[in-house]
Order: sequence, then structure tokens, then C-alpha cells
Amino acid sequence: MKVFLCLGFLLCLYLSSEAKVYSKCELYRIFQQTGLAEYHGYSAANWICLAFYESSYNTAAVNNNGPSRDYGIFQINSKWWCNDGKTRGAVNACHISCQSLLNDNIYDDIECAKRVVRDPQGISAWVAWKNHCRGQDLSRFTSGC
Ligand SMILES: [Ca+2]
Repeated sequence: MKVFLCLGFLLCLYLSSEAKVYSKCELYRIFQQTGLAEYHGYSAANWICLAFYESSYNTAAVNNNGPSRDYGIFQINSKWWCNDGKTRGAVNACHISCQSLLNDNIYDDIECAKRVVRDPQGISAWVAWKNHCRGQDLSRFTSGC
């Protein structure tokens, strides 16, 4: 049925890329498994809060920043971290395609987030974390998990 809804090849590719909206407790479990919880001193609640305010836990989230774009659940940027093939002067420090940050497999996203937080700015590289999570009571992001 899905094939009849596709307007063109690219849209079909997009629909078959299996994006996913995670729940906070799914993220909590995966962040524990992968060691992102407590990575660089930041609790699981900090990472879940960051993902909530960056993408609403939606792996398909893309936002245009003008010269570059932010991709996926952590809104990783194409200027520094991933390659989208259309960002001038891109560095691609995570050695990853930006498209691979939009599917339902977030293990590669997590590896890239670990790379981002190892930079001098740390977790403050994420503006949403600075604006909404830093210094806040984050218990609601892990409660019930
Ligand atoms: Ca991915």
C-alpha cells in the first residue's frame, strides 16, 4: 500500500528509512547499555533532556541553520560532525553520513554524541541543553523508567 502513496523515488527512500520517535524510557535503557549515561560526567537524565529539547526524541528531525543543518535525535551538525554532501567547509569529525543520523538505529548517533562531548565545549555544544537542562531538576526525564 505504501508504494501507492509514494510520489517519487526519493520520497519512497525517505519513507523506507524507518525513522522512529523514542520514548524516554527506551532512551534511558539504551543510554545505560551504551555507556552514554554518565559519559563525560553527564547523567542519563541530561542526555534525555537534551534529546527532548533538540528533537522531541524524533530521529527524523532535521533543522536548517542556513549554511549547515542539524540531524537526528541529538541534532548533530553537518558543519563539524557529519557529511551531508552540501555543507561548505564541512569537517565530518564523526566520519558518518548525516543521513545515517535519521534512522531508527541510534547507536551510531550515540557514538557521535560521545565524540561531540569530548570537545572543549562539552555538553554545552548543545544550545538546547544550555537553555533548558543545565542546572534544572531533571528527575522527570528518568522517573518511572
Ligand atoms: Ca543512526
